[in-house]
Amino acid sequence: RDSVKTFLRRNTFVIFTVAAVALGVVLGFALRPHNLSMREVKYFSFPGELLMRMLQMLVLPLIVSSLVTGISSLDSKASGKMGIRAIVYYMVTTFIAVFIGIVMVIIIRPGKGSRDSPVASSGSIEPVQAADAFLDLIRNMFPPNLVEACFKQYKTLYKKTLLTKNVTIVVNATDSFNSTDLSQASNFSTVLQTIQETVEEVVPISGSSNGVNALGLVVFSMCFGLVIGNMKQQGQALRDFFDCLNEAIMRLVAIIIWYAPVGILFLIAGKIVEMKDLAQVGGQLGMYTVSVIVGLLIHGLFVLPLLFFVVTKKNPFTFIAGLLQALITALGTSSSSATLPITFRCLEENNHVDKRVTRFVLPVGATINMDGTALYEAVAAIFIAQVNDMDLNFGQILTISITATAASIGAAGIPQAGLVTMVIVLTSVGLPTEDITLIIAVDWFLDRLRTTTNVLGDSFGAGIIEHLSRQELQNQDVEISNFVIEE
Ligand code: DAS
Repeated sequence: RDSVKTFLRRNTFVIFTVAAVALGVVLGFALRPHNLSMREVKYFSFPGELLMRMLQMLVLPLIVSSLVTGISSLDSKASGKMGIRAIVYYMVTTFIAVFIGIVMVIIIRPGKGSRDSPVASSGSIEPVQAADAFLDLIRNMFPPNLVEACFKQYKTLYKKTLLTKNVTIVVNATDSFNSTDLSQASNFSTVLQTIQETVEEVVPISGSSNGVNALGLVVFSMCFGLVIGNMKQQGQALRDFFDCLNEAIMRLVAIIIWYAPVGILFLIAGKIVEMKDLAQVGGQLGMYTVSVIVGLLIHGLFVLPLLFFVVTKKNPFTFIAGLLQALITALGTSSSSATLPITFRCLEENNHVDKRVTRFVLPVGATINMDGTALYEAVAAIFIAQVNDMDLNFGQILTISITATAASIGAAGIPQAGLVTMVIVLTSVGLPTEDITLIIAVDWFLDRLRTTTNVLGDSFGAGIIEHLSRQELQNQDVEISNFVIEE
C-alpha cells in the first residue's frame, strides 16, 4: 500500500497529464461529428493556447538566465570540455537520426507510383538558394536586436519561398486548405489569400504570437555567461542576479505545471476536432507517415536508450519514465522551446541531473539539437524525390543528409518549424519547393512526434554529458567545499 501511495504522490502530474491526453482524444473524437467551424475550434482550443503562451512567456528569460548561470558557474576549462562533449553528442545523434530516416524511406519507398494528389503548379517560384537560407541562419546568430531578430528569420525564409507574388500553386491536395474549397475560388487573389491564411495558421511566422526562435539568444547568453564567469569578484553581483532569476523562473514553472494537463487536454482535443478525415489521406501520404513514425520510434526508443545505457550503465527506461511529463507536453504543444521549462523540471527533480549541466546543455540542445526534425527532413525530401520519379544518386543523398542536419539546427523550437527549413533541403538537391504542400496535410501530427523525439534527444544528452563530465563536476565540488572551509 505504501509503495502505491509513494508512486502516486511522486507521479501525480504525470498521471493527471496522461489522463488529460486520454480525455482530450475522447473529447476530440466525440466533437468531430458536430463539424465545428474554424472559429468554434479556435474558441474551444483557447485553454490550450493559454498554456502555450504561459510556457512561451518563460522561454526567453529561462534561456538567458539558465545559460548565463550555467556557463558562468563553471570554470572556462570545464565549460569548454562540456561544450565540446555536447557538440559531439549533438552531431553524432543527429547524423544517426538522418541515417535511420534515409534507410526507412528507401526501404519503404512511400513515394513510388504516380502522384496521389496532383499539385498543378505553373509560374516560376524564385527558390531560396540553400546557401542564402543558410547564411540567414548564421546571420541570425548575431542579431542586432535580440528579440526582434529572433522572429524575423522565419518571415524572411518563408516569404521568399512560398508566397512570392507570382506563386500559382493550385493545390488539389486534401486538407490543409480545408477552410476554403479552392476549386470554387473565382480568382487568383482568393487562392493566394487562402494559402496566406493557411500558411500563417500552419507555420507561425510572427514569432511574437506563436513561438520563439532562440538561436540569437543562445549565442548571446553563452558569450555573456563566459565573460561574467571570468570576472571573478567583480561579476559576482550579476552572477547572483541571473542565478536568482533562474530560480524565480523555475518557481513560476512549478505553478504553471498544475495547469499543464488542462492545457494539453484542449490542445489535443482541438487538433483532433479540426483534422481532416484520415480516409482522405492518400496511400502515399500514409506510407510516408509510417516511414517517419517507424524511424522516430527506432531512434527514440532504441538508438538513444542504447547509447545512454552504453555510456552511463543506467537504465534508460527509468530515465524516460522521469521525463514523461515533458514528453507529453512536447506531444501536446509541438514546440520544444515551449516544453523547455518542463524538461528542466523533469531532469532536475525526477532524474536528479546536475543543474550545472542542464542549465548549459538544455537551452542549447532545445535550439540546435533536433534529431526528430533531422530524420523527418531527410524522409520528406526523399519522399518528394520519389513522388517526382527522381532517382537520387549517392552525392544527392549525402547532400540531403548534410542539409537535413543543417536544417534541423536552423529550425527553432516552434510548431512546424521543420516545415519551413525543409526549403533548404529541397533547394539543395533541386527538388520543387512547392511540393511541401504534398506533406502539409499530416505535418501537424508528425510535428508532435518529432518534437517529442527532439526533447528526448536533448534530455538523454544532458544525462550522457553529466556522466562524461562527472570528474570536472566533482573537482569543482571539492574546490567549493575547500573554499567554504577556508572561509
Ligand atoms: N516543432 C519543432 C520543435 O519544437 C520541431 C519541428 O518543427 O521540426 O522541436
